Amino acid sequence: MKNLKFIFPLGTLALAACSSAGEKQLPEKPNVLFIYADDIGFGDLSCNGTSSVCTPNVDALASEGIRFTNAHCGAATSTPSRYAMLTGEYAWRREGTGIAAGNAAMIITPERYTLADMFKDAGYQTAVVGKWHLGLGDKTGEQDWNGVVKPNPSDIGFDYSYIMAATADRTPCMFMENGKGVGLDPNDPVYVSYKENFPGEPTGKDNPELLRMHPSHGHDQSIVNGISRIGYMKGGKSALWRDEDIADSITAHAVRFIERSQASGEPFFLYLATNDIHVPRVPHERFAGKSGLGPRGDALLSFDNTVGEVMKTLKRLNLDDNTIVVLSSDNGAVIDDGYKDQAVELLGDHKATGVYRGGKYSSYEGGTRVPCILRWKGKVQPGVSDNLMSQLDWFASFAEMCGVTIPEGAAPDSENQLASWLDASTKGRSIIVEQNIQNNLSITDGRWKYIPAANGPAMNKQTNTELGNNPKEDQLYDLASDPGERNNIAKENTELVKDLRSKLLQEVERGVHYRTLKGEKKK
Ligand code: NG6
Ligand code: CA
Repeated sequence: MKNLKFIFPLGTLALAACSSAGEKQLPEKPNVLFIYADDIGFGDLSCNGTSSVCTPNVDALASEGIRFTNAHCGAATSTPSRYAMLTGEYAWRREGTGIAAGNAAMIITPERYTLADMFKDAGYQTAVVGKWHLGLGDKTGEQDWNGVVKPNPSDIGFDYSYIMAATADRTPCMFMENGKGVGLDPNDPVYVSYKENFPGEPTGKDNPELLRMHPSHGHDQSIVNGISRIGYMKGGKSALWRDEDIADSITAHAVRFIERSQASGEPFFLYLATNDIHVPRVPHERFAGKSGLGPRGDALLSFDNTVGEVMKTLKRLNLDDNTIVVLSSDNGAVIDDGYKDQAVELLGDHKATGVYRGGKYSSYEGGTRVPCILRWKGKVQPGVSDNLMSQLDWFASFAEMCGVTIPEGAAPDSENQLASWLDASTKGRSIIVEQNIQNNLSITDGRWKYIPAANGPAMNKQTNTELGNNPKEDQLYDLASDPGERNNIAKENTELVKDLRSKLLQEVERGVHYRTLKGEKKK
């Protein structure tokens, strides 16, 4: 869309936003709020076209900001996406960045320079509230969950953290505030294991009669709140979360952080990572049954409510014009992700990935092409951008805005795309590398999509997702005429395939990497 324009010339912005030296009196340092959803697909929000579910608060953001239609997260699952976003480095470059267990050690180690460090260097107060899923502590499985687990987000640039260690479907099922379990009773210590159960503790596998929500696959270990999880835990009863309250707890802590920052007069960077709409989907009673799509749709309403609550807070505190709000998701949509929650049965004709093929876990566009909105009221002209955009670029782009120089070697895959984030009439990225659950890589230039032949199953049979793996054939799609990647035109377009393949190889070779193009470990 070429009719969009940034209201102020960018040069002025870069200067004025950080030094007040510009002619226009722009805020010195706008607050930056990331609302990072879990597993929300491109088609899950009404601003992206669905009529089967209504997300009015997100829609308001979209109508007041730029809605991106070709924005990608770093990978088709959570941990690598979050790793990539916070480090500005593709996760496939590093071993050990796959879906993290609940007792994984910190994946981003303290010596790394992160997006949060960058905001701190710019004078911001920084926080992460919500789903973490990047490991805690320095040794997998050896954390003392009753003490302060270190390292934690405060060691990679976050002044404040209120997080779920991993996911709602993984133990430990309690919030951690600045590294410490919230609400723990010293007389009832908590223990976590991913190796074996604690004697006498019930599990979903052995005690299905205790469950109120049954797994469809996996998720049959420790039972918390009548829901069996991945991993074992024991004790810590007073600290266990009630699934229905997770979203409200996250929202309330986000709101409190915003209030505290406002009172301090410092600008803030808040990474608000929702648990919605990840499994187990157990939204608060006030949303249960409201969407008509079952818990998955109800969780979307809960997500939308969180968006509404934080926006209300910004308005109440007069921070509305002075806060850049970015909304996106950590990977594409999945319908049955391990619990019998009727998501499949009640889906109707809802298309959670929009027109895109695959979904969470996949090399197809449904894996990483996610909802993305940027709103900066009064500064960024509302509209729609079809530019090719990557979450990895938030790092270098906001560094540019804040006038921070990223240390050499940090954020190697992050491009300064500030102009394109703030003005849809500029060009966006030239290429993006996409990563699926098998760590197989593909590449798009926005129009063409090349998926090299690579080992791996065609389907995730458990979730019923097409993964895009084809050991025998290269795949090439013209996303302009075939956004659903149905018509493989690789054979007829050998030159294009050659070109994209060499670009992908170049990208892989450009930095550290431990896997080959095919996802295999390098010899
Ligand atoms: C998978 C889980 C799935 C989900 C996913 C991580 C099974 C069978 N499936 O291994 O339920 O937890 O990991 O999701 O255990 S993510 O959005 O955090 O990447
Ligand atoms: Ca996710």
